[in-house]
Amino acid sequence: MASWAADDIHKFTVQRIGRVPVIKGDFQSLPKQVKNFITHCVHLMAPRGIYLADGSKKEADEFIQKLVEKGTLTKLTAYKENYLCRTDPNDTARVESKTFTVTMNQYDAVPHVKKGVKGILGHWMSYEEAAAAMNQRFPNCMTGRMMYVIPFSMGPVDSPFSKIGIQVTDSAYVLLSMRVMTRVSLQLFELLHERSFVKCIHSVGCPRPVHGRIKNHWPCNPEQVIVAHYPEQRLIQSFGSGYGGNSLLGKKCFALRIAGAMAKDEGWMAEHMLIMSVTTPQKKEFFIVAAFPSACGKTNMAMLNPTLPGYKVQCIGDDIAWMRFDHDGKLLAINPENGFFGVAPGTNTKTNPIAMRCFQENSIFTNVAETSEGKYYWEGLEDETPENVEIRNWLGHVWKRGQSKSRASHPNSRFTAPAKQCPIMHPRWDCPKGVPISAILFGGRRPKGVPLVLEARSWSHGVMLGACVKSETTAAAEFKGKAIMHDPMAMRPFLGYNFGQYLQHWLSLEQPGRQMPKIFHVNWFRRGDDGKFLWPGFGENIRVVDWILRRCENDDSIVMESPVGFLPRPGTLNMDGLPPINEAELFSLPKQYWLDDIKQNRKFLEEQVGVDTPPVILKLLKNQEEAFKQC
Ligand code: GTP
Ligand code: SPV
Ligand code: MN
Repeated sequence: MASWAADDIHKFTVQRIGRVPVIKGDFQSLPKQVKNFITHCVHLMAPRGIYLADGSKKEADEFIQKLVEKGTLTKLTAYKENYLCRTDPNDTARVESKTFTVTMNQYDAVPHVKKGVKGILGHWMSYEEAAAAMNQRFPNCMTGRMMYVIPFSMGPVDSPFSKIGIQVTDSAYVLLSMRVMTRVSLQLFELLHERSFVKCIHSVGCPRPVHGRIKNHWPCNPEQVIVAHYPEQRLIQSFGSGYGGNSLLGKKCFALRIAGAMAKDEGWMAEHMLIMSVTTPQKKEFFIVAAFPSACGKTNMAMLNPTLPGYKVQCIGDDIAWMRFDHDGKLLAINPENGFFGVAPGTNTKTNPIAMRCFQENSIFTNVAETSEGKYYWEGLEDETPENVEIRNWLGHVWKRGQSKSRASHPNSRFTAPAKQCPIMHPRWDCPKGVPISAILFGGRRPKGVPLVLEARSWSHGVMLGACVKSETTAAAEFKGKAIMHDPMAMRPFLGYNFGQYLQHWLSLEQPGRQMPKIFHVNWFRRGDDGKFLWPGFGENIRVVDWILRRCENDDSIVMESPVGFLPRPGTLNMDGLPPINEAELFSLPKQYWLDDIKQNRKFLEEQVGVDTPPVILKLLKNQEEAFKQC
């Protein structure tokens, strides 16, 4: 058991930076650039000790024990090594309004927004403003706390696509989560004699002695939250929050925002996409990626349990894809992550039996409810939880099913589970080379107007469809209510550079000799007039995938033209064994709805992307409008 009482520190340490002892790890042997980074962080944040994490199970066990003793984690006794974490109720999701990109030139970070309009495709800050904001927060912010140094790889360590990061943090919860979500290893330090790394600085912003009360043993500083990205410096600074994408800096900050900027420079793609393998009854394997906004079904689709006989699905990744074309013109994808940080509510043995099997051990559940049997509980588990158990909600209060008006779990409560525990993980999920992609899907939660599936006419038409992705707002960020929001390419919160340039980058990827994947738009969330979903979703989505794969094999007999692209010809979607589905309604294209939608999209692009919008996107939108007017 690691012990950090002041007396012990002297017993164990020989190395120090200034007066700050290195309580674990060999600082002296580190590459110079790493030493410089750590020294900078120590001088800036003044922790009471430095701890070089090695990513081992032993280390994780020690931290778990420590966090259980403190009360940050509670063991869920019904399982082997599963833990519940309740956060401060003011720190439960990403904070998009406090997330910034810092660049020399504003328009490298964000598009030319129309005068008087508030930009929603990223927030820019100048270096001066950022320095002022950081100087208010970071100096001495780790006083009295340990600084953990976490060397991690995004992607398999031996993959030429992978990138290394070092995160410093004063949160042991973050350290435990990073070990699940990324590949943490001391071996990475050795590679850094030759290679560069992304610098990730994180603090919960709660130096000791703490002013005010810490809630749930979860130190944080919600009023002072800031998450700043410096793509030009390959640097991330995050302050005040310990939750998810705000604090696990390998994920959205690095693997999407910083990697996105790298990808543009180097000619590849960093996308908010799941990666899945589908083997057909004819034993042909395809790989597809799908970009859906947060809480719109990526994890579910990545682990889809097919209801059509003879189909097999295997998972490669559930949230992020890094992709590049190889010399033969094939688009290859890797999953840079090592685990799942999945939405808990809604997950059950009917909707996602595979996910349920991922987190029966070695997992952390954040802001879910707990039963008197020592099990997790959330909305969706009603049928799998005996009536007579007592439930404590995510806030730790007694909660009565059918009586309590509030929710049992937070809507953005999550499970953190190692990818290797997924029973359908693809044998090559961590293959350094990546898997070849045949189709790209876009989608969102669209209660009205948008058909179950449609196919883009071309690569550029697909980019236009992606640019027009919208979805109901979700609990994964600070939004309340259910407005429909633009979330182009499912990347609105995760863009690392000017969105117009991002669209241009996508367009420029189409080159002679490349096998461009087909692009589709799907919508599992259309509702009828009674408010109910028109499509059963989940495992039944294999029927849509089946149609998509037949299109990837160029079966032209199953499509028909429409103003929005190719639609399935009636009767070509396999509906065998389903209760009656209102196909006409599921695929209808209400003319006025679409004319309004196109108008909104044009307004969105004009206001939000302005002169940065690639002209071809506007032209394709115009064509779509004309096609609707004529039908
Ligand atoms: P992030 O981790 O935030 O990026 O979310 P995600 O895109 O991985 O979403 P996830 O798969 O976790 O699904 C979010 C919610 O949507 C869960 O409550 C699911 O139960 C629900 N959901 C997923 N797929 C479907 C579907 O096909 N139909 C319906 N009706 N709901 C779905
Ligand atoms: C998302 O919001 O898309 C997530 C959760 O996957 S977080 O890691 O918090 O970004
Ligand atoms: Mn996500």
